[in-house]
Amino acid sequence: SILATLENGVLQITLNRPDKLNSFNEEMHMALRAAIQRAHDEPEIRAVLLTGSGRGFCAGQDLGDRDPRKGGPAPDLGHTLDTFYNPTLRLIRNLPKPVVCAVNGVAAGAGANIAFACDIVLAAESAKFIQAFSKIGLVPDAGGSWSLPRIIGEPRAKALALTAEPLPATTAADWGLIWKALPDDQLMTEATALAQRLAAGPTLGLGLTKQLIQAAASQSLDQQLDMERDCQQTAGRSADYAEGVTAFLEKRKAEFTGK
Ligand code: LHQ
Repeated sequence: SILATLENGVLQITLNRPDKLNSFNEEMHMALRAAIQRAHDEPEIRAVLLTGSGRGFCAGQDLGDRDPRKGGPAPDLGHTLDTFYNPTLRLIRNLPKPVVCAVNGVAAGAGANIAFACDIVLAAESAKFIQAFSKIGLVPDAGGSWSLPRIIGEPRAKALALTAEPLPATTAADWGLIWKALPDDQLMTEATALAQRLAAGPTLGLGLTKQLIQAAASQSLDQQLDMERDCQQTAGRSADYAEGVTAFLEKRKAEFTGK
């Protein structure tokens, strides 16, 4: 249900249930989680690129998995979130390495919100983001109720979530919800180049940068200044800092090792 390939320090994870627009069943959940865990564990992985196969990125939960017409007990969606979505969301946010998301087509429901949890989001111009939850009586999950108001503000977050209107990638870029919308045929070339550039970077410092920027949402300026001091202390002891300064002084390109 996913494809994972490691090249030039980039673990490319491709959601791979194209017939179902890469919607999540339990198998794909566990495979995605294992792949991101692998990115945590393996030092040679220095960036992740997440994308989808076929014409969609991810249509959220596989709704065929929970057909109410089949009867059975009332679904426990809280359990589904605790067991499947939330651990993956936390893993992406806590991974001390950059995660690039290449949204190749429609991203709906939890599929959209997983994209917004990634560090740099590129999307094909033809892609759309849909907070599909309200269409089926649910609330935004997979971190969307947290990320949307923070990124685009309450008015736009509420309108998207209450109406489930599709948001074109170009508007998402104009609103700062994603980094860039790109012509469809350039998406994967650019996303791969970006992920490889990040993978060749000072990984330790990039990981600390990610943590710092994420911490800002819940910290005061004083706390943030203290955290910057601590992170800079750590970054300043890295081999990559020594290499970065040496390369600058020698007027050459730095060769970072990620340490
Ligand atoms: C699908 C799906 C899908 C199964 C397309 N499931 N087959 C968390 C906790 C627990 C439970 C519930 O949910 C959650 C979080 C969530 O993510 S809730 C939101 C779930 N997602 C949705 O409500 C989106 C449902 N999909 C759609 O609205 C449309 O498919 C979109 C707008 C994404 C794309 O529309 P189209 O481009 O017109 O494609 P399509 O609808 O024709 O879909 C293509 C195929 O993919 C089709 O199958 P078929 O056999 O007819 O070719 C769809 O049935 C299948 N598919 N999404 N979520």
